[in-house]
Amino acid sequence: KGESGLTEVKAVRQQVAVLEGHLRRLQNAFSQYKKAVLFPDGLAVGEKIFKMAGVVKSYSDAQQVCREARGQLASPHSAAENEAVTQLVRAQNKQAYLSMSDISTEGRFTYPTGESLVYSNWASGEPNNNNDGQPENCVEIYPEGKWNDVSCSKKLLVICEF
Ligand code: 289
Ligand code: CA
Repeated sequence: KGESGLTEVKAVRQQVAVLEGHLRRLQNAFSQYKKAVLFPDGLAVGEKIFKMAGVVKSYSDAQQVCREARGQLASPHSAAENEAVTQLVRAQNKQAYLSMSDISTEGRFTYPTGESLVYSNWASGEPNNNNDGQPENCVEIYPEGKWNDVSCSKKLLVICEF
């Protein structure tokens, strides 16, 4: 390689060093933002963030709260995600809505996308659609992490996911 080739290698090395500096600063800023965003009522599981909204609403109002924040109601897809939602519920000692319902087809609970559940944590005997005449088409999560189908008009804590 000639002298001009060596100069070129040096220039590229310098550009890489500059980019490494940018990346380090972005990583630091991102970890600072994550801490601030999650404090005091948020939890991250993998790439998902759950956030307690601090309000108690009927199902359709709860959906609207999360939609307006560009998220959706909590939809735990695994035991780890369910445990994170449970921690937020336990901290408030109030049942919360999950996103899923069997509004479209009685007995078939789905996510808002229409897909069937890939994970569930029903309490023993649930879902039982049992509310003195009123159907139970929505899902609440108890502070122990178990699920119960309830009337969608029940006022429950709102937890959104992003
Ligand atoms: O909170 C609504 C009630 O109808 C609930 O009462 C009992 O806890 C059980 O029968 C639940 O299945 C039911 O959802
Ligand atoms: Ca029930």
